[in-house]
Amino acid sequence: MTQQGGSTGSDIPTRTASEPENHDLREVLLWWAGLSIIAIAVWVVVSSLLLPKAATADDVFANVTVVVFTALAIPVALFVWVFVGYSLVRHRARVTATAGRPPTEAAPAIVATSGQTIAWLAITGGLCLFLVVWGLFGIYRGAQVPTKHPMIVDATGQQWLWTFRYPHPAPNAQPVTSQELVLPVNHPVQFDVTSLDVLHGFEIRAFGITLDANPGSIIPTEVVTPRKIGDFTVRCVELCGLYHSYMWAPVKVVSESSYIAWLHAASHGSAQGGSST
Ligand SMILES: [Cu+2]
Repeated sequence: MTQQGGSTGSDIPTRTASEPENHDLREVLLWWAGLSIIAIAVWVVVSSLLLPKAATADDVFANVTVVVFTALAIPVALFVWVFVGYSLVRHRARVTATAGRPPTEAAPAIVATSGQTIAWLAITGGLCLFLVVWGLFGIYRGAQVPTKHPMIVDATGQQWLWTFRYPHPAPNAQPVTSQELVLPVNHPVQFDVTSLDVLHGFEIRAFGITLDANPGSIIPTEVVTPRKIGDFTVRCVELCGLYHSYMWAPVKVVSESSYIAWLHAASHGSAQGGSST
């Protein structure tokens, strides 16, 4: 283009009519739109099977965010890939270059009109703005203070297990410790997370909480309210040594009455994993 573009006597055929370029653009846009619709539809179905079931409103929001952000990213990524793929297939050089000379078949130059440039900037700018507003809304939701007082549970990591410590409901009684996390449904809970040795990561995916467990400091998680009775998992999400992948503990969300019964039994050291230290 730099050497030959302006010369009329060049042996490279140049396209003067805008017909073929418009045809190219239409075809690329059709491919892009079609593939985007198919990929988004596939993603919506696949994500409903892949994403773990949420047990708190925070995690429902986290799952929706994953679905929406990925659905928005699909057409952006495909716009690039379809363009590249189309150009590779449709405009590859059919005659190989000979020494010192470019191939004799020139692809049409891609020149954007100012309208297309403005449209591209407006669409991508609008997308970014949408993501910022979505994120701010997420932060605002997380900062909402629940009306009920949260129950505070200490979650302590060590190589390679988690220990949970509950305040005993009776005054002056020893706190209850357990290697499984039992929680009453519909009751807000907050975890004070720490570690006894190295850096661990405290995550309950179904509750939408992830936090570093640092030795020497106690960090509270946000307040979450489990809304579903069922079995979930606490995992360590920080590579913390040889048995890191075994560092998980069961989470049981149970009815209020079952929780009180469990706590009572655990405080007498008869619940599974229950003991007092
Ligand atoms: Cu760990």
